[in-house]
Amino acid sequence: MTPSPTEASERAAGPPPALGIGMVGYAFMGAAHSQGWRTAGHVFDLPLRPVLAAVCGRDETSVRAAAAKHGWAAAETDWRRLIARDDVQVVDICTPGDSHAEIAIAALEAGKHVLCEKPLANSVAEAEEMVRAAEAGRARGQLSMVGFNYRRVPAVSYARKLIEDGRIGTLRHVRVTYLQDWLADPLAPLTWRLKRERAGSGALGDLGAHIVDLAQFLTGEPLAGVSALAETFVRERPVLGGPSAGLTGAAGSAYGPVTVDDAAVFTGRLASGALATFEATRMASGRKNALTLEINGERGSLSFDLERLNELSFHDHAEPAASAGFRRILVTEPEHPYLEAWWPPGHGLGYEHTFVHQARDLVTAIATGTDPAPSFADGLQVQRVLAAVEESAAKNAVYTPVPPPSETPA
Ligand code: SOE
Repeated sequence: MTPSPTEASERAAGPPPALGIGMVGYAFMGAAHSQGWRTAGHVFDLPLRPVLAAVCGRDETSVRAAAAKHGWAAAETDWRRLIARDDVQVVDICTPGDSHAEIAIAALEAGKHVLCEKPLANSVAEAEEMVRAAEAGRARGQLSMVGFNYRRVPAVSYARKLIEDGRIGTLRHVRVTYLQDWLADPLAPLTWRLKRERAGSGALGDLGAHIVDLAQFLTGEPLAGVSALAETFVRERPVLGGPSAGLTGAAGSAYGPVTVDDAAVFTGRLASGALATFEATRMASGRKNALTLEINGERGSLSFDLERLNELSFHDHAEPAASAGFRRILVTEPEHPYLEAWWPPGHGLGYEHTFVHQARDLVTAIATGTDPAPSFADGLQVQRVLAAVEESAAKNAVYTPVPPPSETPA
């Protein structure tokens, strides 16, 4: 049967050009990113086709198994070989924070685009180096992005639009918490996330980075200063692979020091003068992944809970008091961010879809030569807030200014 003009043009067009992805790291974030790269081209009409070219990890047996499980065509055990591959145009960094700067800078210098998991780095100094490398790469047409994936929950993106459209008016308060409980058990082992030299900080960098980024993304304003308290409640934990320690810490058990915070609570002032409160902890027993936010403005309020991520609550202060109240917006309409590509209204999305949206947005940015967000400079701004939080906490909550966003750091 003769194909229609449309079918003929589509066949003539063929699949979009390939965009080779190389990923370093294959644990939780590696699995989440792999799913995003695999799925994005099957849901969105992308101008480039992500190809899972190679995944890298130190242990050859494990990384080969990860490649087979997550759909990567090849496995590497040295990230330097991965970033040198001709079939890799994008390097996706899903490793602990102590390797972000080295890998990202080398990948940019090797001519690659870079996606780097959050937090961008383990220090402001490293983040500044990464911004300089990103600026230099940009001049060569290379793009870079940091993986604050919660911006890409449709309800969060839609909240940003409502705020930009003035629907809640002048901002007064931002209230963000990120509560988990996987460290509530004092016998939870001493993993890399509990060691400063690997993770940079504890709940602050792991969870606090997300809520600082969200506060700045949603309001469009940087934090100008913070007052903070932080605590390490469990100062020693069983060493992974050490002699098994019974509940009594029986003789012969090996314990090691926890060198990061278990929890950080802090207040902040945004550039406009609006006030903000933040809580980040991995000790809130019963809270599994409870990222909640509420933004109060002169004309109304918005609130969101990651554990109900298809919903956004909106209060319009202009409503007559008798009938006023927060109303639930089910963020599943085709008019909502990203939703036109998914299911009919009411068929919700999940955590994993934020990584599909992240892949879609980076591929689109690369194809159109536009700067993806959040940028490494956005990641540096978060790093500066985290450093001010740690400085304030060390001085028992003395108000500590945050340097304003600057151009490429000197
Ligand atoms: C911490 O447990 C963690 O895995 C974070 O590192 C991620 O960024 C967050 O999305 C889920 O929780």
